[in-house]
Amino acid sequence: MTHSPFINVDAFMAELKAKNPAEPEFHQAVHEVILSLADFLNENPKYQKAGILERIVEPERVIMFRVPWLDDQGNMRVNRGFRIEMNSAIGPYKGGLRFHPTVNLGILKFLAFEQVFKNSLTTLPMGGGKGGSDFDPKGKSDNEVMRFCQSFMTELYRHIGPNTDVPAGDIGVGGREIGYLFGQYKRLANEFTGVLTGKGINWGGSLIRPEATGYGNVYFANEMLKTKGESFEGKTVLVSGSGNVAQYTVEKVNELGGKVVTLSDSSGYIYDPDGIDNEKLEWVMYLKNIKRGRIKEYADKYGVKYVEGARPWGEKGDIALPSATQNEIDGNDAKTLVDNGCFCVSEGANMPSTPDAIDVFLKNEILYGPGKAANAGGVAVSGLEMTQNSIRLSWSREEVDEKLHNIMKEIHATCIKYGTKENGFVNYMDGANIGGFVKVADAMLAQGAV
Ligand code: NDP
Ligand code: 2IT
Repeated sequence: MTHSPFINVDAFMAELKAKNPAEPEFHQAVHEVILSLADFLNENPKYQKAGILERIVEPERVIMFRVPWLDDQGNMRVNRGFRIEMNSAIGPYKGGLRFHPTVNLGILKFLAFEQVFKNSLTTLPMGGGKGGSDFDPKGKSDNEVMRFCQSFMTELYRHIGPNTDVPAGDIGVGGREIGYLFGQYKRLANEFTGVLTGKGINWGGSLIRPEATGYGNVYFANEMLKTKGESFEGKTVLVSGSGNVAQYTVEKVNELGGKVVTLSDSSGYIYDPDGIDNEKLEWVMYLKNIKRGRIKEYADKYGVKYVEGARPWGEKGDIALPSATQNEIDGNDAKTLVDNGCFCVSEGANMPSTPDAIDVFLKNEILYGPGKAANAGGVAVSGLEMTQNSIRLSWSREEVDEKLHNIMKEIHATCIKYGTKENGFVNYMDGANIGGFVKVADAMLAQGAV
């Protein structure tokens, strides 16, 4: 890409789209960041003189590979594997693996791009990466998932390492998959290292890593609420998704005295006006993590409403914590939320709000915590897992939780520092984008033409 010392957002986006066609999620993620950065970059021309923007949207390396595996009937199956090594200016590439049939290059590039800023915000030394496959774990046996993971790692292992690139989980990749991936890495490399995070607790994992994204998002939302003299106590909360992030979001909201009334999956959502208490949550964890069933079964078991093919944003709630996937809140959903009195949206998922939805939140000046800030607790505790692996010690639950809590407070403070507008309104999106950018961009400036 060519570059000029001053940002012309439209020209920049036109060139990016021409060079990266058919990657709408990547375009969306970059556009949001560029809009936040434009004034800042024009006020600080040293970044554009060095072409930082043109470099930061170009992955350092993209790896794409064939993943052949045999299903239980002995049929040969083939999926596509990816690892995007986006930016290593401030540390080894770090970010999750997603296994989902919708996975493609553009989706993983958007996620890797977001990860660069998110990891910078955590205060820990981690670069950004993301990977995955269009493999669909749904309906597969444990043995099929194991064979797939082994085949995936048979190629990936030569590109990763504890000081190079450290993958973790994301949609469709949880403790089971990390176990199979780690076992195969260990066989191939003949070494026991912290090459993946989200490991089991007795083979190098960190306490609180499973909880970290959900807990972290609630800690972040709580910091935003505090700026308005508010808290979770007595609030009605809408949560989407019912996987790792959603589950521990519910647990922490319950602890802070809020009431979660919705959960969802890709088939529909449930509405439980009495709230999903800890006993019901335990059942959801069994349903989703062990039985691997559908959220509709919650409605059958507890006799509550289930809405097929819909998302929960039409229900009334004070706070919304989207925790399923990208673009799950559109402009109309956002308007409905705000009209129904929702005054705080904090993103557990990556890029769950469309640009139209974000416009609605910002125009109404509600508390809006973007994913790269609000869900950074997961990767932050991954960073703490890397530290524990390096020093060959493990910290207690309380120690890790306290560190997580402090990191979320620091991220909130960074957003306030860079996102406070003249009228006092805090635009957390701008704050997170600028705050995340500065550290990476300064490192790139210091390191020369990298
Ligand atoms: P899981 O696989 O554990 O759960 C994903 C949940 O979202 C499931 O309920 C799933 O439903 C639902 N979902 C997935 N795709 C869609 C879709 N297209 N439409 C509607 N619902 C969908 O993943 P996680 O909980 O780990 O991840 C959830 C979100 O949080 C993602 O955006 C992820 O990138 C983000 N995130 C995760 C972190 C982590 O540490 N795990 C860290 C930071 C962000 P179904 O079962 O039907 O597919
Ligand atoms: O989106 C994310 O931050 C994650 N999926 C977690 C990444 C990690 O390395 O723990």
